[in-house]
Amino acid sequence: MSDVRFRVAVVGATGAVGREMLKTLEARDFPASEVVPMASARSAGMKLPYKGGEIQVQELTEDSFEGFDLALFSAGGSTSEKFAPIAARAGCVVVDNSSAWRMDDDTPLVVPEVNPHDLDWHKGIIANPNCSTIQMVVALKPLHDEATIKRVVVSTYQAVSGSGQKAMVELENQVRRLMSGQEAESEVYPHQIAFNCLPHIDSFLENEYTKEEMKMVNETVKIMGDESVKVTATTVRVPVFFGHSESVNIETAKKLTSAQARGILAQAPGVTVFDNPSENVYPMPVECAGQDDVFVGRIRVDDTIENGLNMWIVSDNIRKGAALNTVQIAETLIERNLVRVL
Ligand code: 25A
Ligand code: L14
Repeated sequence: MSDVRFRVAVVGATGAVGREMLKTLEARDFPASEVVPMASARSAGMKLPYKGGEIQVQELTEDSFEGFDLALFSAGGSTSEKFAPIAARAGCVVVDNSSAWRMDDDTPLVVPEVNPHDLDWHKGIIANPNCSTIQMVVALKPLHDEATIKRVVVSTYQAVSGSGQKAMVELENQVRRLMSGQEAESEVYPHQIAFNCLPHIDSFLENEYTKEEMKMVNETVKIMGDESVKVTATTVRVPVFFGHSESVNIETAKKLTSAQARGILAQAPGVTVFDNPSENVYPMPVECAGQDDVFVGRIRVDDTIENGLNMWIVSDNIRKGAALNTVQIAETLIERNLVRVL
């Protein structure tokens, strides 16, 4: 093990994802000489827990990145659009959790279990994919390698933590108010989320899909590096705090039995198979929250098509869907010697 250490900036450190990034860096003993949390002016001076002590939030400015080696961003698309290039020009390698750079041709979009080699052509910015896409491709890539996936039909059941801290507070307040006979108040979402499902994540596009749905379509192809994989998605917000669930139907070129699929997934990095229906064992968000892996269960043959499988995929959207995948990208950059130490 080399003892090189890196200066790391965490941009958006006060948010739901940023806080988890700090915890993840700490838990994985990331080789940092220093970790500096950054956020907007309204949070400057705030103290965040780190390694048994506290670190103080700095205001993000154009001069923030001098002397840093790595910058992990999760502060929204507009912040990333403006500041990621500034950080890269200052010599940092940026790993960005927003949607701003994901489909840019000069920006690798990486899930370390799936396409670590794409890091090799980075030009200073690496994009962390959408949370729903990450957990799906971790499970689908090993099946694709074995049987060639032709088409994917996915419906998601997404937790409110994906929209940040305010959305979690909104769900909690709505449950309290409704249970005490008061009306629900909605600010983050266009409708009540408590005891409800909203088939609407991110904004609607001209093609009648949502942006979230099109992220799953386009990002899956870019990460898998295979334009022949067709994806269609319906993304739904459900009143769950942590953990996205997905019902996934795949059509493959080669036939796979459910037992073969289970065997492949049991060997796959980052995947845990939880599939024993006779004992009521299948993945659920309340169990998968707080864990690192992508959990797969309810694997069964779809005999309405020649080679079809159905499955149920659950993962913690703030961990593997965001903070953990970002930190794993940074670790893989270091392993592949792709970070310059200033
Ligand atoms: O869809 P996108 O664009 O790709 O975005 C993906 C993710 O980015 C965030 C959001 O994460 C989302 O999941 N995001 C999206 N749109 C955004 C928008 N319009 C957006 N964030 C801000 N504005 P999130 O909500 O978990 O994290 C947001 C983080 O980004 C910081 N930030 C915002 N604007 C910034 C900026 N940092 C630098 N420069 C800017 N211009 C933001 O910092 C937050 O860290 P903040 O200073 O605005 O702090 C928010 C306040 O919220 C409270 N709080 C947040 N999380 C917690 C919390 N309190 C307790 N526990 C928590 N877990 C704090 O009071 C904090 O001060
Ligand atoms: O592109 O759940 O990463 O509202 C940001 C918003 C993920 C979903 C992204 C949400 C999305 C998130």
